[in-house]
Amino acid sequence: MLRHRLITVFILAAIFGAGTWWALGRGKNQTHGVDYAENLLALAVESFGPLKDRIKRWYATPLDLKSLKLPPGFAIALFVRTESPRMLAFSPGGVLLATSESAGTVTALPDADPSGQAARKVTVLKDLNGPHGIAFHDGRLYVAEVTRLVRYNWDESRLQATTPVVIAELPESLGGHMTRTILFANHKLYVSAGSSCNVCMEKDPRRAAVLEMNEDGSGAHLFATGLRNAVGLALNERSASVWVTDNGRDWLGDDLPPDEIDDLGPTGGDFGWPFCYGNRVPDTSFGGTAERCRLTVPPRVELQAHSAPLGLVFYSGTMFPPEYRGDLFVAFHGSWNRSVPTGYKVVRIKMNDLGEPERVEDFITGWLPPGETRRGKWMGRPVGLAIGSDGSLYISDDGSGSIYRVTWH
Ligand SMILES: [Ca+2]
Repeated sequence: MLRHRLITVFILAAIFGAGTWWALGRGKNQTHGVDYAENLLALAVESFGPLKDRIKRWYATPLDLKSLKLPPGFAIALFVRTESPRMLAFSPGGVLLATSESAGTVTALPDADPSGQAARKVTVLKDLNGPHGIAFHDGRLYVAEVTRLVRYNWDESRLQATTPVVIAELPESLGGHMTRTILFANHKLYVSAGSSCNVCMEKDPRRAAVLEMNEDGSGAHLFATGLRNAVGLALNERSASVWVTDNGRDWLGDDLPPDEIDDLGPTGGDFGWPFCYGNRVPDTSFGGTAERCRLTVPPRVELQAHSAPLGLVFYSGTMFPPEYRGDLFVAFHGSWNRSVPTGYKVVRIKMNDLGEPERVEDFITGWLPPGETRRGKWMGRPVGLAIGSDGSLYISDDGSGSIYRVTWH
């Protein structure tokens, strides 16, 4: 075990060195007065996130569900332990599937009783390149790998995905932010790809953007730009538009810039990055101006900087109390670029009857032990959210390798 760890550290050091060398070459081509040293460090750390997380897991706090705090009446239980689960989707027959970027797999987690715990783990797909986004649509399975979006025929009785067809090519993986997230909404297919850097001008305009395409992958075009890393996509049925989480840039201090919840609206638009952040605030370190920022779309909700909001879902179930109907849940993966850690929780954004956000409140906390000031001493990192057919809330956690089920009674 020790030998295995030492080998991993050696590999990490080699990759970090190579990444720094590569990023230095890349920096020469950049302009606009960016602080290259800062960019470089952020790039290196973010680029090698999966290995970094593996290192961190050695000294993370062991998972203890009793330490998690929820509002009165709510309970959280372990649905399954599985390697680094990311995004979640339910099959037409109600079976939960999870992607694992680092394992390269898609796993089905049937719970036939239902007992609230997965009866078994069925590997549906393996040896994929960073599978992240997942969706079912018209009975077929869609999985977004780093550079391609693949459609499969789905056999519900055997939990098998067959006959892969690549329906869209996606941007290359260089520079980190490799997750690709997908959403079917309004008879279109939306695909998000994060930036290749902390702050820079992208060579490939499909990075730091959300693409809109037809459901068969044809007719792809830029829908929303200036989204540094919109990892979560969800349809707000009241506004009939796609809402996203957007992870703000690093190295502007502990409390800047805010992470964002953005409404892409009927026509998308420019959401600011790298020239503006928050409510049309110019990022002067990258040459942003008030004139330019006036043309950008401000966020609907500003969140604590470095929360790393990933998955989001509007509560469409009926299990939770009526006041939760239509509210937005957001999973905070948690900070790395902050002197005192933040995030590592799930928040509820109270929405009014018009589908507009009113306030942000904690829903589940405790994955970061109270008062913990050391980076990496989390016991879990929430990522993906999904609502079960009975109205329970499923949460993936790629830090501890868990999927939880939240119920109310
Ligand atoms: Ca923005």
